Amino acid sequence: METTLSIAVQKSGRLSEKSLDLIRSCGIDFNADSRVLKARASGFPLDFLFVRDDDIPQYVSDGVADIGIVGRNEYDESGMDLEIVRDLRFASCRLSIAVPHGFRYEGLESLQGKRIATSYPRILSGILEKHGVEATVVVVSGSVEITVEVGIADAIADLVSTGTTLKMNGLEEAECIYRSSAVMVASRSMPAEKKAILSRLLERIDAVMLARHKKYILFNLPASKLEEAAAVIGGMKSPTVTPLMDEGWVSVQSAVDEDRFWAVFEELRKLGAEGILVMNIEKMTE
Ligand code: PRT
Ligand code: ZN
Repeated sequence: METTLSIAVQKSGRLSEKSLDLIRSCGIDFNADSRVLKARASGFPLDFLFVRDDDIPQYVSDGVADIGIVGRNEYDESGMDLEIVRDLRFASCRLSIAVPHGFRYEGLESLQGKRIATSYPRILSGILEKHGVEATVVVVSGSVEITVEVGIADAIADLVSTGTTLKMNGLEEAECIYRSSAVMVASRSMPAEKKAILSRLLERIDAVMLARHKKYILFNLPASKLEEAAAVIGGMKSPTVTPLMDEGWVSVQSAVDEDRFWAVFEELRKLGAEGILVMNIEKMTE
């Protein structure tokens, strides 16, 4: 029987779509019918298990799945001992202390003797302990933001992305104590055949992730400005330079980090670059 790698992904929620998108971008096709628990990929030895995110660390730990995509927060909270093989950098959020208006927050010490509601007792307790703060951790599984209003907590520690939920519930974000994003976790005891499949998958994921953060840029430039332009583009070993018919000009192409793209674009314009063409990169290796 052919060896396959099994991956646990969130059935439906904030991680599902991006997890599946990433795998599809790796050229792995599958039928993700939301009603099924399992699916088999075509063209790659991968089996999917669609489950609740909270269960993913446990399933990987128990060998029900070999790998999984889960929020770092859920993994850390689970207390399981798995290997984090990649930080996938999506579904980023932070775990923050939030307090009602009028609560004078001057750092974690301000929580001494208070009741703090959270769905992440293990992570919170670890941080409080590290700072020598003794507080009562009130564990709730959802709607953490209403616990102050209903009188069961003095402050909360909850996940935040935009901050809207806190504001809507009359709370102020006081301090970020922990950062999270989706990670790929893997069992520490995997047979060699499965490890080999995982390596192939990771190589594809790396190519996709690298490409997502880059743009490919192509432009014409007065040859005399080439060195300055290369310095502006930076990062890469060297841009590809092609002479043009017009002797004073060259055509230049290179990958550029997306977050620096506009700065690079403007600098190149100043150097006299013309006919700038920008393209998305689908896959890329270092
Ligand atoms: O059903 P299942 O158990 O699988 O899903 P779930 O409801 O437990 O999880 P889900 O889909 O809500 O979140 C999955 C993962 O997404 C989390 O474990 C985090 O790693 C990550 N993530 C990223 C977030 C957020 N951003 C986020 N904003 N998880 C939750 N939130 C919640 C937060 O708890 C709060 O209620 O969104 C609210 C705050 O959002 P803002 O934008 O108002 O600040
Ligand atoms: Zn969950």
